[in-house]
Amino acid sequence: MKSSIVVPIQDVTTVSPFSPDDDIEVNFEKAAQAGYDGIELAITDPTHIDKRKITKLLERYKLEMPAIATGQAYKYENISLMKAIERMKQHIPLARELGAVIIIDLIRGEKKNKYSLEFLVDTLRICASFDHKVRFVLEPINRYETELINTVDEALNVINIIGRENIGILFDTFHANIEESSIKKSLQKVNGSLLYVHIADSNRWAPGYGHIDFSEISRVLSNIGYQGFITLESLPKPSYINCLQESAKYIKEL
Ligand code: LER
Ligand code: MN
Repeated sequence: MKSSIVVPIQDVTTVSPFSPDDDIEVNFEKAAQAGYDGIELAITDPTHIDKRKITKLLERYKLEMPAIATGQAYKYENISLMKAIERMKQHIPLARELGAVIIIDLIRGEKKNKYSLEFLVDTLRICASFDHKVRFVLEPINRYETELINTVDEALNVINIIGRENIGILFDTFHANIEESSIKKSLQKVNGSLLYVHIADSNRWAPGYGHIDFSEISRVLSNIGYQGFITLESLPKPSYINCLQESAKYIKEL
């Protein structure tokens, strides 16, 4: 069996004895001297590598390159978002045909870094520009699930920066109960940008089994003229039947 070892060439990884700060040739030489048959090159950005140099060095040290590790791009550049854009684009035909909104929930990622806001704005802008008839909704999600966009204010900031009509907000009562100082006021703030609503009680049980005041929510929704759907997104608690059947009635009554 042939052996190989990870060599990062642009950004640090904890899973290799090599540092990208050292000369690439020195690292290749060390790997060869240690007896490895190959190296798995961890490349963050393939557009910034000297392919000819790599090929030559591999030849010189009689090393193969059985794999390219790409995870550095996620770690250092949040590049997975680009994959998500492609996926979002693939959602568009069905969404357009049925008039469904496309939800930007955890697909946006959960870790925050200095680029996150910029990336979110840029990628959402791209998503929304594919088809102006298809609407995207950004959902504030509580801090225990993501660091990115927990509150209505944060979501409004993003959609205001983008400034397109086909991006709005999904208001989820469960998350709002955790993150907002007042559910009523936050809903009023969203106002015309509200395109979709998720409903669950404070414990994420079916509505009516926690302490969220849904009649107040209902009043605000009607005051701001919300005409869209209210979608149950709750744990199947206290029971499957409560969740499925009672909630249908509950939402209609609201
Ligand atoms: C998605 O709509 C949502 O609310 C998240 O909590 C899912 O984990
Ligand atoms: Mn939700």
